[in-house]
Amino acid sequence: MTNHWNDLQYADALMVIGANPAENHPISFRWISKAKQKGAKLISVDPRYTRTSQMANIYGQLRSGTDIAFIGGMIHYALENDMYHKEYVAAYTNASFIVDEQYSFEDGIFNDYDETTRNYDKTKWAFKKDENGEIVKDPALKDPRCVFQLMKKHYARYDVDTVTGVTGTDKDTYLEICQTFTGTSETGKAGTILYAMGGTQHTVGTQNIRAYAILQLLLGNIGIAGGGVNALRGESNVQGSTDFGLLYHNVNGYMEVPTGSDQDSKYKGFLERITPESGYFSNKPKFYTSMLKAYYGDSATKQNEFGYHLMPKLTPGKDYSHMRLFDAMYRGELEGLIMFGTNPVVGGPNAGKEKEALSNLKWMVAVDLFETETSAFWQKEAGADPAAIQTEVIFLPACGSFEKEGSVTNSGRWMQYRWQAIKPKGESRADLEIVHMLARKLKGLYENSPKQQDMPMKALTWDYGESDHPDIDIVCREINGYDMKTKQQIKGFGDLKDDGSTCSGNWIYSGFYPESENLSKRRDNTNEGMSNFLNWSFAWPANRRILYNRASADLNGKAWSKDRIGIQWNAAEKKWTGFDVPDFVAAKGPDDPTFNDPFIMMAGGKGALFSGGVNEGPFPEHYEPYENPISNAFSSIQLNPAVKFGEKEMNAQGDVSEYPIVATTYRVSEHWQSGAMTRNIPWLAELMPHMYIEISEELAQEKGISSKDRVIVKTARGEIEAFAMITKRFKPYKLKDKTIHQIGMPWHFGYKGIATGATANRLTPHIGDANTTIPEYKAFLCDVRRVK
Ligand SMILES: Nc1nc2c(c(=O)[nH]1)N[C@H]1C(S)=C(S)[C@@H](COP(=O)(O)OP(=O)(O)OC[C@H]3O[C@@H](n4cnc5c(=O)[nH]c(N)nc54)[C@H](O)[C@@H]3O)O[C@H]1N2
Ligand SMILES: Nc1nc2c(c(=O)[nH]1)N[C@H]1C(S)=C(S)[C@@H](COP(=O)(O)OP(=O)(O)OC[C@H]3O[C@@H](n4cnc5c(=O)[nH]c(N)nc54)[C@H](O)[C@@H]3O)O[C@H]1N2
Ligand SMILES: [Mo]
Repeated sequence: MTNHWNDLQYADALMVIGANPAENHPISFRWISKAKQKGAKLISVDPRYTRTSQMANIYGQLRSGTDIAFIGGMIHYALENDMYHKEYVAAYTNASFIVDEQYSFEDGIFNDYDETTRNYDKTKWAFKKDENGEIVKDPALKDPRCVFQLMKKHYARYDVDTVTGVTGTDKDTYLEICQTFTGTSETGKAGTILYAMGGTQHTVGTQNIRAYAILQLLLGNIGIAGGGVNALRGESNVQGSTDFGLLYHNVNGYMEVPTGSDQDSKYKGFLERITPESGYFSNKPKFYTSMLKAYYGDSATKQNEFGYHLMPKLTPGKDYSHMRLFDAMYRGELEGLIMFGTNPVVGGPNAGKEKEALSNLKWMVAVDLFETETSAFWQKEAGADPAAIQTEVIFLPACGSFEKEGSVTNSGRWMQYRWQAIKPKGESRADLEIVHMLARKLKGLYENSPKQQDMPMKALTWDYGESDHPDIDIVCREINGYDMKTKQQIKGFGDLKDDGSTCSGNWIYSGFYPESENLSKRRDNTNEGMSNFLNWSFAWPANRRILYNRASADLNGKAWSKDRIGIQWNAAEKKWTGFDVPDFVAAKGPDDPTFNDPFIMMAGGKGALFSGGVNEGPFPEHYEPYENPISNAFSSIQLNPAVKFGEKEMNAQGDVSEYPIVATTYRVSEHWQSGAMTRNIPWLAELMPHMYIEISEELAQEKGISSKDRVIVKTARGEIEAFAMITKRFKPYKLKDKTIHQIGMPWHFGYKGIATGATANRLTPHIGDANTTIPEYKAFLCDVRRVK
């Protein structure tokens, strides 16, 4: 989230697109309802009429996989009808930047595309520079080569008729949504966008979110209370785990993982590659070196490049995402797998094939609360022949969240400490204990090894105590960072050095544990203003509650609205004051040339309407999902040209002639994820006991299906049997001259636990987004028939 949960109450309009918070983030509804009570308009955009839609003032239906068309049309509407925040756009975004001559766009393809590798040369999406290396600008936004004009041209094709012909949204409703939401462009008004997996789980997932961000920048909605682009995150600590390098291409604090390329062969070359010339990330060497000091301690010296060579390196261009790991497993390239709390035989894309892949492992360790479909994949009840499977499976019982202590970071970036409530049951252990014991054991085994390849394990500092239970306080202090000599805790990432004199496990968290107090344990609920609760927990970075909050004030540093004060320039005191921690050097006054640069992480300090950082192009463009019912109305390019294909056998593709119905998957309130926990709890199992599909009245009639009939859903990957639930929540789409049906289903079921049912992921494709490789769980093709 750019903002945070409590802040939702300050919105004048809330557009929930690709999320269903009433069911999946129910506590958020306290704040959404508060906003509504104050007169805010709630908009729900979803293929299915959800409980969020039921609470909404306006519900817009869209076919799964068409968010870019939907938002592209809103961008077009805002520009055509002068419903954008002119001052904000001109001053705080890169609208005025002149784009280099090389940039072009024609029939769905941007410049410098390589068809064989399915890659663009992103360096060719650059801004024009003058002889001093400064970006050339046109503050009047008139130059045909400025970002604003290029964007206008790009989205001119997204007129209402073309858009609604693709999304299937009712035209009047669409216009009502456009009008209501772009109304927040008025100075002093705020609109927020809430999204989750309905936006991301697509081959164009990243560009869906980019589209939301562009719209919000145009409306002047970023950086202000009640505004922002707000990702409603999933598992309780998914924010924390991505902050700590969970994703394969990131280390802690969203920095790059080194590769085996020539450029990266030396720490210096690597740092040169990853450090931008301007913006806050020009400090990256300080953050990186401090992280290496946290990893390797005294073994990290200037002479040995701070232990850089001890880090594992990626093969350049290789994707190590969930799907690509399962591809490798399927080909027999992986020997072993350790899984902490994951159940891919239910939750993974094309789960039938992923299950097959597991049997190619020599060994597998599952650390979980329950024996799941995954750790039991080799059993007879899983449909397997145990004698034929050679994988040795080891199960380690983990204890649940209430049985251990540590912090979790919520969607609003608040790091909140949790204390242990009860002692662990049986032999179960906290994940951290399991990792700690494993690390200590491995270090012991390598202790006397002279081999070079064992150095990373030997050099690793692991001084979290001698017992099986690590000292979490030491871990916390190291994450914050300290001076290596004096062992004094550092006050924030501004104090980190690139000479090896400081350590910090994760720069974005430094400052949460200065001196003696762990700020994630703070529980002072005094509201100093705008419900930012600055003394409750710690929000990264630097306890900042709303990112880019410089943009909450106008070009003179005065709040755009007295009802929405974030921070303001106080001329008398010569500093920024208000209800938040400035996302800006607090002493920078109007004389400073960067006074009006709110986006400190971005080149030039401006919000990116045009971005060279995304794999499929500087502006989001609509492409159809991998499996789609119509040809692309916007170009002759059907699938996102930057999407990569994995192992072919893992991913059969269905055609509309055989599979004419669009399908999607989603969650229900009563179950959690792959269901391991909730299908083992009697009362939840009873509330939602069976696997079912939702199907419209029209399609049910066409197929001769009645409520509670058993039906078979079939895709190119497999088929499942479920109950039919006939509902008004889905309606057929009228796409120009075609009628298209869509069905939907929960993905929580498997054969283990009390409530059992068919696994939706037997149906889903094994393909994903061109930037993140998140699977396309939300849009694919199927056929449905009644069980005879
Ligand atoms: N009760 C409960 N709560 C949960 C979870 C749970 O399992 N159970 N899981 C947690 C986790 S890990 C996560 S990530 C979050 C996920 O939270 P959400 O993203 O809200 O979860 P979903 O229900 O998968 O998807 C949201 C909506 O996206 C819609 N949708 C489908 N296709 C499209 C599309 O193309 N465009 C748009 N705009 N919408 C589309 C679906 O109809 C659905 O209503 O929930 C968290 N909260
Ligand atoms: N079709 C379809 N598939 C999807 C999605 C979708 O929308 N549609 N959503 C995707 C999303 S957003 C997500 S996040 C993934 C989730 O996919 P997974 O992470 O594979 O599924 P979970 O059920 O969350 O798995 C959590 C496991 O952790 C165990 N567990 C709980 N607490 C602890 C603990 O403290 N320690 C340990 N070691 N184990 C614990 C639980 O018992 C459970 O077995 O699924 C994805 N799959
Ligand atoms: Mo998730």
